[in-house]
Amino acid sequence: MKASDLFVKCLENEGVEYIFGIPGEENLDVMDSLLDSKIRFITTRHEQGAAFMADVYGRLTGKAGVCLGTLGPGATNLITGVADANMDHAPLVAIAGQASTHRLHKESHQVLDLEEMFRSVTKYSARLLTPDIIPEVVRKAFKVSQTEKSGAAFIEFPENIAEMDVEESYIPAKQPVPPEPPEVRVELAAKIISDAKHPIILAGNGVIRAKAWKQLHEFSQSLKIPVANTFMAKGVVPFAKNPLALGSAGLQAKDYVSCGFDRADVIICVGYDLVEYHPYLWHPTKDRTIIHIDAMPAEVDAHYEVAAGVLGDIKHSLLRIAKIATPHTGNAMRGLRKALVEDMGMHKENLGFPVTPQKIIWDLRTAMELEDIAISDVGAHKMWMSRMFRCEVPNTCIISNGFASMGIAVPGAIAAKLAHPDRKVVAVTGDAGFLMNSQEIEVAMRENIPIVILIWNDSAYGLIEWKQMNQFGRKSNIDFTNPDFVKYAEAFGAKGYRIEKTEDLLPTLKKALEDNTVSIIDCPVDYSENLKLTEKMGEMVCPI
Ligand SMILES: Cc1ncc(C[n+]2csc(CCOP(=O)(O)OP(=O)(O)O)c2C)c(N)n1
Ligand SMILES: [Mg+2]
Repeated sequence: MKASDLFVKCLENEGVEYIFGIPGEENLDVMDSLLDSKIRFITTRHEQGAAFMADVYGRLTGKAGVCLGTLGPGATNLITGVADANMDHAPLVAIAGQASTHRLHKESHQVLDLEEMFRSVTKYSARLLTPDIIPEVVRKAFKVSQTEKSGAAFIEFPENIAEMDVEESYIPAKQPVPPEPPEVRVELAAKIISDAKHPIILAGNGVIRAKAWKQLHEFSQSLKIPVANTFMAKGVVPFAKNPLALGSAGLQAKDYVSCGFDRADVIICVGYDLVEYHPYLWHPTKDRTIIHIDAMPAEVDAHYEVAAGVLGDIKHSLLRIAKIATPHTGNAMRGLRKALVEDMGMHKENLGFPVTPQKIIWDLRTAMELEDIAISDVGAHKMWMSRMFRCEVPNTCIISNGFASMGIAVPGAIAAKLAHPDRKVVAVTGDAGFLMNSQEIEVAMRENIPIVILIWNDSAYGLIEWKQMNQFGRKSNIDFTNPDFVKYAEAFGAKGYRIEKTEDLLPTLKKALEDNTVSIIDCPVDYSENLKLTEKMGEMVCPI
């Protein structure tokens, strides 16, 4: 069989449904082999878009999303999305074509050492130097990328290898099962929790990757321990149904939830990735007792000294600790939740224009069903979404907070709709992040993938302005102008809406969600709220 045919068969063997990418001259054989496969190729308009699609697909499904580019510039264009998946711990396999092995040793047209280049943004990077190793390399790429902590893998496929003959063979696509936590560690953690005065849980995205949200909710409920989540773990406990939910922790400044960490004597970190939120921000004093419940040993950090590590299947660890630990009263941190809930609702009737961030989020939450998916881009809007967007179901508020790259929302929304065709999907984005990958709207239109894109329009790099004003009291080079987003939408054959008064936002969102095409809403935002939030938090007296 031809090597490229075997390669595609090996991808099928891994259950690959989609490949996102752009064909090139050095992957002609793979592209041709794909014609005889049931794998659907989604031709994108930029390799970065393809990589972000694979990233979000991987994050939502737990199965590696696959993206493909050609050698040289195609591969370098993939890098940002691959790095994003790797640092956000989303399973992804990236594939790039390469020149023939006869010219890799010298200065040669479009040739870069891709295996080397991708090594620093992946868990595994390999070059196919002979066709016989295709089954092993493909299996290893998927196994490594899908195993904790999941992340990216890369395969470089030289064109002369792709056209060689090879014997057909496969390796079964089995994933390792996480081990049971050792009983002594479970008992130690349970004792510390039982003896604690004011325990608090910090839940991270690892809980979602382990699909342990039900066990976390029960753990918090049965032991009556309040739970804060990182941005990427939004929805890990149902906010409305769990009165112990304190909302998201991760604002670089003080927030209500910080008072909970200040008050706590024992901090129970579950599936927590340090990449999201530096321990020094929630544990500056270095004197609290930390319990680490995860599949992997704790990262070393001066502010993260673990008193009891419980390693193994998170679901089992939570169930077993909950069974033997003594419950608390659950009252100590109620005030934090109350303060946050008040903030969430404070602007629900604010008809000031431009629209405040709080009001945009209120209307968005009202328009969307709880199972629908919002994907945030990166900027000031992400801070507001993380803090204020109420999330009841895991994996319904996708936020990149490891690599935190702008430009993820539009391609990410396309992938989310492919992963969950039965749900509505909204890309929530800044005006800058939107234009970084808006070319992918053409893909959504061509492939009939309906999504809503909600642009927070401030004609600026709002988050950077926020930080500059905080630090220096003046802004530096953050303003820009925007195209007419309604006309821009229409140029793609999509629908465009401009919010001209705040009353129009909710009905426009509802209409756009029913449009069954790509709909773009240009919503002017009042970012004077940013500094007001900083001031309010700076002056905050802890409500507990
Ligand atoms: C690819 C990339 N470039 C730069 C940054 C740094 N950065 C973070 S937020 C931001 C501004 C985002 O502006 P916009 O998309 O308009 O969102 P806003 O902050 O205005 O809500 C910048 C430049 C980044 N995170 N990713
Ligand atoms: Mg902006």
